[in-house]
Amino acid sequence: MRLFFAIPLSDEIRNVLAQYQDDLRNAGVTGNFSATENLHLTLAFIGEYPDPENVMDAVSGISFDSFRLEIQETGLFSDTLWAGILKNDALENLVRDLRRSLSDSGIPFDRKKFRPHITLARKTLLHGKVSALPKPETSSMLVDSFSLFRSDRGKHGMIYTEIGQLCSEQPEQ
Ligand code: 2AM
Repeated sequence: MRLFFAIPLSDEIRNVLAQYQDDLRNAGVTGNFSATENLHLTLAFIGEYPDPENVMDAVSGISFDSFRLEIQETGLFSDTLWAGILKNDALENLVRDLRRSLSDSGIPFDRKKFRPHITLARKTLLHGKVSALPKPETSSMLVDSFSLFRSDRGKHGMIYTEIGQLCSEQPEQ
């Protein structure tokens, strides 16, 4: 089973990013654009691992307060088009705790430095039609959970299925 932790995005952010993808497509940019329902922010990529229950057990002790996430800019890394996140200490602390918990439990994951991004398209070609990437519309969301996903190759692209969730601490009523 191919596993990763990610924050699923709000409908508002998905809609803003889907519109952004459409605007670029209409301007003549080509590429494999990520499907709207697949847009997510990866926190840790585990890869092939047989036991998702063990993974959820490993992170069950993490506590975090809900926080806001804001889309800031877009860019190209080689031919991958991404949307970036405004610098966010709460997000970085969460990822540090998440990765430490995985490490402590001996669960393998990709240890590359965390560079928060949402992949909007791969194999992107601007064809000289767009000289500079436009800025996306401002959008933000409250993050009060993150999820474990499994990733499967479907007939028409990747299929991401949420198989576990960890919620933020609820303030006392
Ligand atoms: P990417 O979009 O930048 O490729 C599911 O594959 C998610 O895990 C994607 O968001 C992907 O990021 C991320 N990911 C991080 N490290 C990965 C790796 N080594 N292999 C595949 N996906 C990885």
